[in-house]
Amino acid sequence: MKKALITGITGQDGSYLTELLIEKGYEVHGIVRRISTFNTKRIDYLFHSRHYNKKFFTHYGDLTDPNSINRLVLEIKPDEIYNLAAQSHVKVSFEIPNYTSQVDALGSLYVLEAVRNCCPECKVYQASTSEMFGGIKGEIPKEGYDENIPFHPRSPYGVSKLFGYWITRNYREAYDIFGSNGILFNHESPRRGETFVTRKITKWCGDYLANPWETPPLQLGNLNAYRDWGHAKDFVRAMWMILQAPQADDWVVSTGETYTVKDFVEKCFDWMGKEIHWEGEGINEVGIVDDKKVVSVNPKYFRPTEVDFLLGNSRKIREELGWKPEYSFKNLVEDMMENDSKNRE
Ligand code: NAP
Ligand code: F7E
Repeated sequence: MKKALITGITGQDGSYLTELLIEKGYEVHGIVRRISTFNTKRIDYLFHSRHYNKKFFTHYGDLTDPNSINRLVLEIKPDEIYNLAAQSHVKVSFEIPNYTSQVDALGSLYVLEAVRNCCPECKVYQASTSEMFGGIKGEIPKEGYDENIPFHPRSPYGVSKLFGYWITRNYREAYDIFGSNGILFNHESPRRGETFVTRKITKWCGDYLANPWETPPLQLGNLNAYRDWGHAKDFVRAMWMILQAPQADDWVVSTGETYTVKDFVEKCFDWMGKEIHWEGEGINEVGIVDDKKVVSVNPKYFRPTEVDFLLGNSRKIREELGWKPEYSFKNLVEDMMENDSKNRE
């Protein structure tokens, strides 16, 4: 039985990846960090399911504590490590840049060092990101970002992840470690953290459906940012495929379609059978439904430097590994809206 170790198992991707690997017959170990409240709600049901019993184990550890990573790699001796743990919020990374770099940059080094010292045959998946490209207007490649486009990160998060990307390549070249980067574009789901824009919108819609006249307007930041949004279930499948490739490499994973934040809001209103129209410009722009203001702009959600436009070109993983997404943009919105409107009607 293959053994996998997942850092960030309590996050959106960690929870879906655990399900996928257990279905594939793996024994799955996950690192959980100690905090003062429960942080295992996305994986709690696995502890109680007979199906997952004896195939699923969690251990305390922290990516800022190299001793804990070393000890766990030495004890578990995994065949594959998925390094998903991160301070993953871009806006927050401007507020806590030091901590973000410790987890997202140095944390990836600690994982690789543990592998080099304790089990050099273990394969490592590094959770790299489209945020490394920067998406600056005027620098956008016509066919989307692929593995050959130069990086230009625009946040402490993006810069820290770029370290993770390069140190993974370096350990591959220097020590022949099977370390691969998945350069994943945005992926969402009903399990997405509630402060990322898609989930913030669908959660608000759940409240609005329950009580349209009393729900205060949804406050957002940049309504015109473009993102290539996919479904997390499709993207964790890509992570597994990346570690089954004949050789370690770097892979862009994306849907190849891009939409604005406004488009996402409009699709959610479509799902609710309502039409939203927009009035005003810039910070005065508002979304109106049934003559009522439902969306407004709050500059507190702007970032000091923004990633304006992201569109991925994932031709390589599609052609070489046969990956393709099953969820469309519409299916993604439906899945999230169905979840957030449950028990609220
Ligand atoms: P997420 O929901 O924010 O989950 C992050 C995970 O990292 C959580 O389990 C979190 O634990 C854990 N973590 C944070 N700090 C830690 C520390 N110091 N030590 C140990 N664990 C720690 O993120 P996600 O959306 O699943 O993303 C997974 C990975 O892919 C991240 O590395 C992210 O940066 C990257 N990525 C995400 C996307 C996307 O669109 N989702 C795209 C590209 C790349 P708690 O539960 O205790 O907070
Ligand atoms: O923002 C704009 C915001 O925070 C998307 C992480 O998983 O994907 C994610 O990073 C866009 C940005 O995700 C609000 O300015 C408008 O342009 O949902 P987000 P992100 O920054 O793209 C990448 C690939 C990762 O790797 C990251 O880990 O939406 N936006 N209004 C807003 N964003 C938020 N959060 N909140 C708003 O109110």
